[in-house]
Amino acid sequence: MDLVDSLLSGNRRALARLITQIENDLPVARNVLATLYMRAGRAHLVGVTGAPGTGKSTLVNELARAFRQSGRTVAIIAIDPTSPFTGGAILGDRIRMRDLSGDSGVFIRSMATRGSLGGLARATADVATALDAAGFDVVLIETVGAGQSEVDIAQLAHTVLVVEAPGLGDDVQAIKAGILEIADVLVVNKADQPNADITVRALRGMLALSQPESGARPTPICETVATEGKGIAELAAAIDDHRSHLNASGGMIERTRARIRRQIETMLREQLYARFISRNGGHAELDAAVEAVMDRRVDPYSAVEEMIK
Ligand SMILES: Nc1nc2c(ncn2[C@@H]2O[C@H](COP(=O)(O)OP(=O)(O)O)[C@@H](O)[C@H]2O)c(=O)[nH]1
Ligand SMILES: [Mg+2]
Repeated sequence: MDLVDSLLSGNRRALARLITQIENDLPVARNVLATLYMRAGRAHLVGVTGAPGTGKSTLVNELARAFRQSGRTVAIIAIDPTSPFTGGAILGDRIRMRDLSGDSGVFIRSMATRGSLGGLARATADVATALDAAGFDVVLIETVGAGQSEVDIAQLAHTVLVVEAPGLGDDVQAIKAGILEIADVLVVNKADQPNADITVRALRGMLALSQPESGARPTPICETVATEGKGIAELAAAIDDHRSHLNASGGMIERTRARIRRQIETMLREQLYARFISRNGGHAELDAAVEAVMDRRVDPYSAVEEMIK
């Protein structure tokens, strides 16, 4: 239990150690998390997603600075499912974030895929719980927009930022991928570049189509130049606004309930399966069922029915 105590009293090395244990899915991490969970629930979890190179890391860095200026502590989780732990992108992020690292009110951690994407989503949720319990006011979670990971983040974060940048006509593609639906705040970064206004107009048009004058809260669009710190204060305000809106509308409770339900359902499914497999002959029984269904001696419905009896 002393890992919990030192973590709660602000020991960063204890926190880093726990995160490594979570990444490696060690049973000891689960015990610690069980205790920490009771202390969590205060932090504002903010997801930042979008295509590579749109400026997410630079934005996250600037946002961290803005939140620090308003007296809040900030944790950053940088997730890159494509690059190995020592990969170039993450090394670049480290260097970029170096100017924040002398500040004890900021904690930065990179995470890479060790196993499945599903495993990464679970590990990220657990790391967010640890950072929340450790007392960070804001947890910024940067992920590369690569499909399912965006949706997983949306389900984890209270507020989701989708970052776009002008150019290459790729906006339409990103929109097609359903990315607009998960955005609570849209960011057009690199507003210093030509055609930024075209990107903003395209996004406005898409929003108008997907949110036709219903009572829904319109998704704000923030223009930023992350490299110059322009528009960051407004973006930070939009993030705070979204949280206030969630609190006032009951959306926060709704999102939290849905997330907890999903978490419990997933764990139940995983553990029931693990329990079945770890039972004497679980694997053999599974193999036998596959063969029986292959030979059409039995249908898959009856096979499963028989197995769970
Ligand atoms: N011109 C311009 N370049 C930017 C801006 N924001 C970020 N960049 C640059 O875009 C590149 C990618 O930024 P990065 O934050 O690593 O993007 P990420 O892959 O989305 O995390 C870097 O060279 C940044 O310096 C911006 O607002 N304007
Ligand atoms: Mg990045």
